[in-house]
Amino acid sequence: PLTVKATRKDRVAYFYDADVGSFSYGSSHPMKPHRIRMTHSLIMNYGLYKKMEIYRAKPATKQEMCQFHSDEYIDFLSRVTPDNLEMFQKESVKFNVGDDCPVFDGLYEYCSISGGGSMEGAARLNRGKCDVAINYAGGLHHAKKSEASGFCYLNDIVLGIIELLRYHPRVLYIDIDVHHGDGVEEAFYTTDRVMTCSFHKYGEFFPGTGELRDTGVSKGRYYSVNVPLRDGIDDATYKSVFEPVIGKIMEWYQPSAVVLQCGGDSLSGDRLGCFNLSMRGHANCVNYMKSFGVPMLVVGGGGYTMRNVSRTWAFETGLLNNVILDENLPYNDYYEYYGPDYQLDVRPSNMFNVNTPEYLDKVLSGIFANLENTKF
Ligand code: ZLM
Ligand code: ZN
Repeated sequence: PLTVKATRKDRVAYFYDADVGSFSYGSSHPMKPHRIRMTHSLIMNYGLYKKMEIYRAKPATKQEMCQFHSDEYIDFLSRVTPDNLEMFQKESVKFNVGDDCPVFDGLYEYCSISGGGSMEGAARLNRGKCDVAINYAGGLHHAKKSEASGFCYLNDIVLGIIELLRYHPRVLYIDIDVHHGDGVEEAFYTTDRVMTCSFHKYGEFFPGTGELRDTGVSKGRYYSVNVPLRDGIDDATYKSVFEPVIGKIMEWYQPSAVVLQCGGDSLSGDRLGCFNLSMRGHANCVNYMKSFGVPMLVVGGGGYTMRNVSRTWAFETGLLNNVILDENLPYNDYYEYYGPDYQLDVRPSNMFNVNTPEYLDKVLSGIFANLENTKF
């Protein structure tokens, strides 16, 4: 049973841009920004606007984007359109736009909205204006300094963490997307000021990185934690890995800010994912992180069965506001997406859990052995 522990008066700042749902990667592309608009409609119709402050962030500027990305890459993103794409053949290869990362109308604007939300969320946390900041348009963890990757062009998370580092000596990044958070890991692989911890499917799965023994280099050695998982992980098993690993990291690293990537493709029934988490199993991670009472930036990420992503992110927004949402969905702009039951829960399936106790024991002892090497 889920219990919500109230930490002081939790002041939540929620960032949403009404334009974001209209961007499209293409009709058959799995990534649908529309799910963010669906989430927003649920959040509003559950009445959560009474609990939190709602903001539309200033779009990230070129200069802000270039705190992480290269000038020539951002320049390319700002110039390329579906109409002039043929003039950018060489650049398209170099910057990896194509099937996974198509050039679509408004691409640059979409990136600036995603980045602006995470940067402004981080800035509000820095100024002590809120305890939790939420940006579901963010969480695009694969983007690299000079390259798009895995549906991600601008790494809003890295930009948000850079902002947090202006005030916070140590920032912990946690990633529960089914895919490895490679772009964020790579950006901070050589520093001990950011610890990254990714829980993901590993083995013949995109992006192919994130094995147990990848722990960071130089000053960053042992400050990257990877939890490689197999198909079909369920709520109880996920919790039995997540809580001990994160509990240990919180105790030893003592971050003054946390960034939580809440990719919804780790849910059961995801179009691309292969885990078996229910909404409540996924949300347990959010609730657990909240219990530490450390300033937290919550971002979105993957999630390809839209009705399940919106349910889960709405429920998690409730938790962050100390509200448990009612099981019956309120009427909302996208009510027909939630039939035939119109219920909130995302339920697990009967899929097989390939993560045996022996396998998970091996993973956990490997991680604890790595953490023993850190002298925080
Ligand atoms: N092909 N269309 C997760 C990012 C996952 C790389 C295999 C592209 C797809 C996928 C795109 C309509 C996050 C790979 C895939 C086809 C090389 C991936 C366009 C279907 C479609 O129907 C599709 C024309 C597309 C892409 C499936 N791509 C499934 N998995 C991964 C990237 C992002 O959730 O972590 C964070 C937001 N890419 O496996 C290929 C190797 C390109
Ligand atoms: Zn993903």
